[in-house]
Amino acid sequence: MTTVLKLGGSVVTDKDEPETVDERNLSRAAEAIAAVDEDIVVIHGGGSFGHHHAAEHGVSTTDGTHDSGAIRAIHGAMKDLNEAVVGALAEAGVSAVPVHPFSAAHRDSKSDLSVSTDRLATMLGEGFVPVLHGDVVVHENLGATILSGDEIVVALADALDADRVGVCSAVPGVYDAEKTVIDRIDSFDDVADVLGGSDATDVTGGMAAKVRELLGLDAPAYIFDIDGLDEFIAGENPGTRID
Ligand code: IP8
Repeated sequence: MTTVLKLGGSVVTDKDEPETVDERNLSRAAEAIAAVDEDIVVIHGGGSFGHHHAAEHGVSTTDGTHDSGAIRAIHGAMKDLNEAVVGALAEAGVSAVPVHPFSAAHRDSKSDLSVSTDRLATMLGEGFVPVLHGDVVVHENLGATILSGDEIVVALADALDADRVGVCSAVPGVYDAEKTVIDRIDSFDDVADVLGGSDATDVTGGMAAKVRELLGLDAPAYIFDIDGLDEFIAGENPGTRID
């Protein structure tokens, strides 16, 4: 059984304070993950670490840079956050090891993403918990662009044949028009009205883009907040299930 779990940047950092870890949420998440006794890959977002450096240098998932200083700044901030996440997991007794996508992933000229998943499978086989993060990655013809944690989730869920996918975010699930969490989504059409339409442009990685991508996975995916994490880890169905 393999689980892919994303800890959103808004969960593990204080989004209003530059480069500040949300220690309370992070240790809660680490304690929850420590209860997992099967294969799990953890991915975390950028929160108040990566995003402001990316914005400052005008780099996004589609706008690239050839400025190596910009790459070092964005990647350096994400490495700092990764060290904090890996450290908290280690303290909770998890065999966590860092994996930096800048050195393990790239996009080709068609913007298709490649991630070295063999190395992750080997890590899992050896009992480690790889901890990846949103990052900057080299991108053929564009220099380097941002790779979001959500994109990593999608790439790894299929490549590692995950059984369950969890996205721990700032909200308890996908809301309907009355702000009630929707239990289950199995088609985008069912939620297009509340999420803004199936062809809405969503460059910021909002909920519509998340749901669309998670619907495309073989494994069931759950969107929940930190209060739902223990339930997810216990194999229950917190938040919104996306099939
Ligand atoms: O928070 C973005 O990852 P995300 C990472 O998962 C950077 O979108 C470097 C901004």
